[in-house]
Amino acid sequence: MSTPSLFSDKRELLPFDGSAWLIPKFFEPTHTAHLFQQIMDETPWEMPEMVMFGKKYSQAGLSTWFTNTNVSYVYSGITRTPHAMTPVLQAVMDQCTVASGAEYNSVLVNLYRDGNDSVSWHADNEEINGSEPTIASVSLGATRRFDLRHKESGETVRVDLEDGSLLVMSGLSQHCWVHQIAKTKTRVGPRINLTFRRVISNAKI
Ligand SMILES: O=C(O)CCC(=O)C(=O)O
Ligand SMILES: [Mn+2]
Repeated sequence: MSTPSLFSDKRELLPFDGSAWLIPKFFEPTHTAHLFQQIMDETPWEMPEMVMFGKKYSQAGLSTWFTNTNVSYVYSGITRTPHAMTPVLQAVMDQCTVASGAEYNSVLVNLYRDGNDSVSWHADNEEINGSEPTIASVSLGATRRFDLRHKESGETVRVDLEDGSLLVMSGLSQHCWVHQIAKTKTRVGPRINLTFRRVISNAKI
C-alpha cells in the first residue's frame, strides 16, 4: 500500500457553516488503479430500490454498506445490510484517519457506472451518524462534479472530484448544506466513491 501524498494542496471549499476540505491527489494513480480493481471485484454490489415522498429517489447506481459494527444503515426509507469490513477498505479507512484525525468504523461504497448514475441532493444527517459527523470521501476512477448547496442562502460550491481525491466534510456541513453528484451527458467511465463514517450503534432509529 503506497503512502498518501503530502497534504500541501489541501483546500477548504465551504465559505461558512461547516467545513469541507479537499486534497485532490491524496492517492497516487498507480495505487488508485489497483484499489479501483480490487474494490470492484470484491464488492457484492447491491441496487437499493428507494421510494421517497412517493416518487423514486435516484441514488448512485450500485452501493454496498461495510462496517466494523453490526449497524444497518437506514436512509431514505431503505435499510442497508451490514457487510464485514474488508482489509483493503480498512487500510484506506486508516489512511483517512491519519489525514483527518477522525475515527471511522463504516463505509458506504458507491459505484457510478456512467454519467447516468447519480445521487440527488441530500445531507448525511441520519441520527446514526451523530450530530456533527465527520465524513471522509475517497474517489476512484472517472472524475465527477460534486455540488454543495447551502440550505438557506442557496449558495453553491462546485468541485471536480478526481481519481485519488480525499474530501472531508465536518462540523455543521451536514446541517447547513446539501450535496449531490448530478447526472452528466458527458461520456464518463466508471467511478467508485467510498464515504467513511462513524456510526453510533445505540442511536434510536
Ligand atoms: O459519490 C460521492 O462523491 C458522494 C456520495 C454521497 O454523497 C453519499 O454516499 O452519501
Ligand atoms: Mn452524501
